[in-house]
Amino acid sequence: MYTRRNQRHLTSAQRERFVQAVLQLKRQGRYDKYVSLHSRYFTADGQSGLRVAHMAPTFFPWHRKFLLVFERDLRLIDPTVTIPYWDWTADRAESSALWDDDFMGGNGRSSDGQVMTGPFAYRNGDWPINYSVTEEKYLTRGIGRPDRPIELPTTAELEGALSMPVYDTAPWNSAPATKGFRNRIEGWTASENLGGYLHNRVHQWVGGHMTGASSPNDPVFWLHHAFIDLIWVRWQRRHPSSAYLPAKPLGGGDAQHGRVISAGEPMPPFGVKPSAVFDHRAYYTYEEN
Ligand SMILES: [Cu+2]
Repeated sequence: MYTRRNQRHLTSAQRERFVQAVLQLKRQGRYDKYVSLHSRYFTADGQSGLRVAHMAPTFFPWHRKFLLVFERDLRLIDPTVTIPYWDWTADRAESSALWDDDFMGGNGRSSDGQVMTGPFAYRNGDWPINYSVTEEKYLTRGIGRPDRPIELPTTAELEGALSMPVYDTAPWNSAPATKGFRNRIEGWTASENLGGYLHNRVHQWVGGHMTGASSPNDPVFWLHHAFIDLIWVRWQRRHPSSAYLPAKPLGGGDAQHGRVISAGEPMPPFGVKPSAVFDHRAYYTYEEN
């Protein structure tokens, strides 16, 4: 049992230890498997087959397990390290200490998006991009999406999602017809102006590698998804009589049969059922502030 903390409250020593553990995993050649794994399970609505990581009810439990496996690797390197979370309703600007040179490093430069400062800048030698959907060998960002500026989701927008009592609904995908908390938070197709589009808007706001299937190339991915995980915790706390849906496997006549996972079916590649990770307190707690 360990504690995940808000990144804004980490000491400089804690920031350093997180960065060093991530760099060590990269040096050992064990970081990029997380990038490729996330890409491999990035099946979209329009594709055939099972969706687990995205555009499906398992968005929350799949990423919870994904973070747990990554965090276990970090903690084998340094047992004091946990994944910090980035509350983007509070730390909303490029001037946030999140982006300082001793932590995530700064924005990409305007010419090619290349991150030039911090531990994950290509020119500092520790962070080559080895597996990506794009060609660049260097980490890229475009904070605020300069060509079509956007803002991070607000407290009010998050509150709107947390107040939704139903976890997910048919057709269990990213279409606007899918009502419920999961699709509202995951946020693919909802209009940017309607208060939806939360998790995905954060990927868009950071820009560069964070916008695609190989988004774990940017270590801020883990901090963003730790907050997404905490949001799930908050929703569970607020709606104790609401449960993960679908509860049972979808019937053979359902158009989504074989495409989404119910509470008791195993999630590839982990072989873990969503129900096995419903209660995060079996593994860690959040220090909320
Ligand atoms: Cu994400």
